[in-house]
Amino acid sequence: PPPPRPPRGSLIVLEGLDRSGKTSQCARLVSHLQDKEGLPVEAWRFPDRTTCVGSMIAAYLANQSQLDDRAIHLLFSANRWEKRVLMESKLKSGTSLVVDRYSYSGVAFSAAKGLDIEWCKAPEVGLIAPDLVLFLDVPPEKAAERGGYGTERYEQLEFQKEVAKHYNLLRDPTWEVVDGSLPLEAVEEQIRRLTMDSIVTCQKGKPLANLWL
Ligand code: 2DT
Repeated sequence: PPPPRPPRGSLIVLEGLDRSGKTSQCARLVSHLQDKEGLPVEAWRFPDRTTCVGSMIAAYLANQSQLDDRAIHLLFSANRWEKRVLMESKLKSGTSLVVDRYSYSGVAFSAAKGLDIEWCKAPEVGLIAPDLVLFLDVPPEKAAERGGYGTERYEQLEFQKEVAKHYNLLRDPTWEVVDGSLPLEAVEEQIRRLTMDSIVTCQKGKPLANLWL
């Protein structure tokens, strides 16, 4: 008989506006899972700027290149597609992935420019569906107060307000909304608990699914 498969890993996605605390929470969560729980976990992020497509995205975000709104949308999507095979093999071999932004950023940011939401979702169909979406909810005004934005494209209050509207349109009952205005430790605690629940559910045999759910 074939050797038993290891329990699969969980795909955990953190979403939220710029300055909502996603990136710090991802880092803290990954160290906790690795060091305290002894679980196989990797930190991922999108855009993944290390690939060829990723370097085009990086230039666009730094305002070093101009691209048609639909063209850049498809590059962000392609950047997820080029990682799909690796993502699936990691999950199937038992590694959980904590991902800083995914398809929801893809749709929310492009739709905030006025593109049709269904058009924006279409290229995401068939990517691996997250097992857990953690949405760090922080009002745009409050996020803007936190140490200010950088100089990248999209880091402006008016645009972030549009993004927030579109996140709200995408939000569904399976998302776990965490109040990102709470103290960092409280946010961290909730994220840990929800993540452990998801990891256990996946270990027990929850099947992998594809977007768009
Ligand atoms: P970071 O600051 O998190 O590196 O994000 N974005 C991201 C999109 O417009 N579409 C996408 O598909 C993704 C993943 C959000 C860089 C910026 O890129 C935006 C902020």
